[in-house]
Amino acid sequence: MHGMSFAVINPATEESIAELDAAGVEETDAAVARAKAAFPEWRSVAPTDRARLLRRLATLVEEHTEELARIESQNVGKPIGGARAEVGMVAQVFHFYAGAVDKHHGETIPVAGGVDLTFREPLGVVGLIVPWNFPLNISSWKLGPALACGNTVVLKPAELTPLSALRLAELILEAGIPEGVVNVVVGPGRIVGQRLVEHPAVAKIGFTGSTEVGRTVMQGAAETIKRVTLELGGKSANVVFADADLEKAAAAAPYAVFDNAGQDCCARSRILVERCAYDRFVELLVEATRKVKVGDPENEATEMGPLISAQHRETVASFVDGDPLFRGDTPDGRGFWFPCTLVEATNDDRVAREEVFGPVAAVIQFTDEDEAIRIANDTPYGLSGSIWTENGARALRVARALETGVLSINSNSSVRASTPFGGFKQSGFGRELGMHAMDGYSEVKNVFMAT
Ligand code: TXE
Repeated sequence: MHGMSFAVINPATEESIAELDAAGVEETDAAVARAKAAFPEWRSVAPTDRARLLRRLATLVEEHTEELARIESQNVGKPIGGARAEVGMVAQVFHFYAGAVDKHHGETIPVAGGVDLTFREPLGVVGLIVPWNFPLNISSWKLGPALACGNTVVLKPAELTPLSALRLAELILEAGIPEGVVNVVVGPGRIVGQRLVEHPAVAKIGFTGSTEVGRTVMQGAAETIKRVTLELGGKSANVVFADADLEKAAAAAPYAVFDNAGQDCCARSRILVERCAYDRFVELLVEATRKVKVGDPENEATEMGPLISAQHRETVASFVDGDPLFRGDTPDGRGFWFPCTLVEATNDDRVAREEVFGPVAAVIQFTDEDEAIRIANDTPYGLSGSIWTENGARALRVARALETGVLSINSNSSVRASTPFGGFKQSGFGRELGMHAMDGYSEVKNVFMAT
């Protein structure tokens, strides 16, 4: 693989925007060696200094919002407005973990015959494997806690979307974080990613991607008993009860699945609607979906861009046959466009069972609360979801019953810098964001001293 170059494509124009050399095993090993060499110094940086470096990085990200947003928009096809908001979150994440550095600490435990202390120790070198849908965001979710805990890092962005991680690596150095602490390796998952998974000097893999590759990562990690955090696929439910504010629920529902052109692990791609409100809700939903502005990501008004690649578009298309409830428009000309699509389905249909990862929503009816819960949970996944109802007790009752890691009530919102994010069931395990992520990038050490 070493020396082979590849083109990075803008999915809205199908044009090449960069040529990069793909790394292979040798470059991956060299990056791990650099991270290993940098570890003793980085773990010993005083907590307040480590916090200051992370805060400086957060500020640099803020100052480079426009540049980073343009890179992300061109490489992923994201509408520029949304890309800016994502960069805003990246800065918030680094601010949050700057503050977390000295707030994640051990305890003293009462024992007989001495003093018992726990310490939070960094793991060492961690391998961070990131997908193409939110390249910069997901990188920051892993880098923040990894660095705050004192680990050094090899970061592998997805082959299709390496540009923002490369620019971030420059800002990391500019912030004053020592060389070798963060190393970015661009190359194929089955070579660079797999090498990180197998490498004996890598202590942990933080992975986001498909459930299928997540399974391979988990298997590979078993050999060296590596720690793993897996953020995998989703098939989340947007549960709309008849007692909801239907206008509000219908206005929000398209953005819960068509944001990022549906290429979102949190996409609420199964819209479950109570039968007695079904016709009215579907009417409102179709109207709201019709209003989603699909087109040039550089246009400030655009809400949905193209899919990531031609190959991915083929996969998405394979989920739609027959007459959908609604099919939107797409721009003419080049770009991997796919229309916003609403399909009537039962929960047994393929479109309701598999992660489409495109702008296709399955609309499914239910008769009562018990059936809503049963259908919502009838999936191997368990990442996110929404519940729409004006009945507070019902909202919490259903929230407790759903097998999913992240839920919102009367909202689409899934992620914030300070709150835990992660899956149940085959959506993975371990938590990102918030203080919970710090547990995934540290070990607890117990020390007893006889007195
Ligand atoms: O993901 P992959 P892909 C789902 C979604 C999408 C499908 C395929 O349904 O259509 O997966 O996307 C690296 N060892 N999701 O192919 O392959 C790879 O280089 C180690 C859902 O992009 O899982 C990339 O950096 N690493 C998901 C990362 O893993 C390997 C987000 C993810 O790639 C590897 C993305 C290997 N053997 C895709 N093979 C979500 N739900 O957020 C690949 N990689």
